[in-house]
Amino acid sequence: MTENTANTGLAHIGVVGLAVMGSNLARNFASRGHTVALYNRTYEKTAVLMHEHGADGNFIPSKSIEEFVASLERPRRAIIMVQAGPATDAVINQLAAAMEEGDIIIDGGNALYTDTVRREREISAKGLHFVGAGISGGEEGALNGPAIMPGGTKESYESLGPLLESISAVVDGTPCCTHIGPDGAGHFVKMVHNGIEYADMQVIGEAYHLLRYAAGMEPAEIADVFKEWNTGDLDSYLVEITSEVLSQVDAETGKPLIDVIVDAAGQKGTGRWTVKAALDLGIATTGIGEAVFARALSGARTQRAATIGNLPSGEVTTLEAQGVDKTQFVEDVRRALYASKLVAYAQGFDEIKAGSEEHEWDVDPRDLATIWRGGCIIRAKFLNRIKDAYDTNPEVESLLLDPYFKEEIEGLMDSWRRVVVLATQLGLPIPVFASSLSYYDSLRAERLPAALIQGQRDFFGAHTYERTDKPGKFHTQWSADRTEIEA
Ligand code: NBP
Repeated sequence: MTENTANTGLAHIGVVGLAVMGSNLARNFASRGHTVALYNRTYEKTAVLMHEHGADGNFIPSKSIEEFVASLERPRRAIIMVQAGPATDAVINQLAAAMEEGDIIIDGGNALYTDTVRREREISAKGLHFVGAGISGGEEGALNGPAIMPGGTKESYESLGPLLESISAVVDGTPCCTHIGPDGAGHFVKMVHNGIEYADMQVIGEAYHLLRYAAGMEPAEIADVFKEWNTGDLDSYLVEITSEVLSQVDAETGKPLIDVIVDAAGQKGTGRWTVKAALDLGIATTGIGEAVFARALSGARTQRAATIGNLPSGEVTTLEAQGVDKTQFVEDVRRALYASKLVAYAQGFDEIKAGSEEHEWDVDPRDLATIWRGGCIIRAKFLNRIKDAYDTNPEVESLLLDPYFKEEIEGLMDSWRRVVVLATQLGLPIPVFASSLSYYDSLRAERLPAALIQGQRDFFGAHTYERTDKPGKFHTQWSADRTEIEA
């Protein structure tokens, strides 16, 4: 129990919305010795939770929001875990009407950060605190220790932080929860976390696809490869569960489960939000973007039904025809996966930096690298390296410039290029492997074709251009005598 949760008979924290996430979070709080107030719009979920787990801790169930608010110690702390969007607004308004100055409303759902900015403005005008907290880790994390990314005021974190830190995952003695920054900062970084998750899952998918359809390996064999990879640089939750999924056999058909799952990926929207925000900020999150598009394309089932087997491939080859050694190829794929993953994370952190600057949130990237090491879906050993990189140089222009990552990439480079070329020759899609390599080559290029684009823009729209040899803006009079004037 935390210092600020004395035994008053009142609840230390309350949870509104007792579907899977809310009930697991409530049980997590109770398991750490906190008294937890409970409320759900319809009483049934509250009754089920009390029936199944009421004896596991101290719960105070309520049938009305007023009763719920009255059961909380002050400053009242209520976490909303209901459907994002209008349902969240409805609950916020009910809570705000019943609460008093200094109380804290926390939205633990997957809210769009711009909604959180708006809600914080509206709620703080009433003298209450509003905390948009990103919570990652799914059902299991909510119950046993998620990664938590709370925004809002520093003052609200003083009261709320110890409670949240008591239920979060812990890595090397450090809770996977810290104050991220004002208003929408917490939900913004949670959104980018999910965007990175999309890219990470896609690069793992591309690696699997190559081992399966270029190297001709069976799912069980590939499961072993991922298991082995999980002992090295790629050690992560996503690689671990990939091995589990690939080794699963379908009870009904006896086939590998992967072969009976329809290859159309779903999405709930946070990846798309990450890309939209990146577009607005002007940040090239190509890995996340390609991952979102890859899911969209996989789900375009009518279009695919018309195109599968119906579009020319040109001459495609095989590993054998290219004389490629299979063992070397598997290692090349591992390295291409690692390099593409590095690029995706570097891009995600670029977006967080840009978002933080735009909104004056002062987000510390080291905090994210620290709290994402446990509880959340992208938890990975590799995040320690990202933290080290920002410790060495908090202002580093790109994570790829960090000496450790630079050296790593140097060792991955040849394999990465080989895999992209081979996959192209084999006619296998690798959108994130390939776009990440192009992004990398763009970053290191001395000259980009943007000079030509500026010339074209000036030609058709008199948009002007800058010169390499002197300051100022210039325009060539294309439709007249083509002399240049200073704009
Ligand atoms: P759902 O997103 O399925 O929402 C169901 C809950 O919302 C129920 O308690 C329901 O009450 C309540 N609710 C609705 Br719907 N409309 C309401 C309204 N107008 N007023 C009051 N309550 C209303 O639950 P979940 O899957 O547990 O997720 C909760 C939040 O956590 C979501 O924002 C989600 O995006 C986020 N999240 C989920 C995961 C995950 O892995 N599932 C992970 C991270 C974050 P009722 O019982 O009366 O219908």
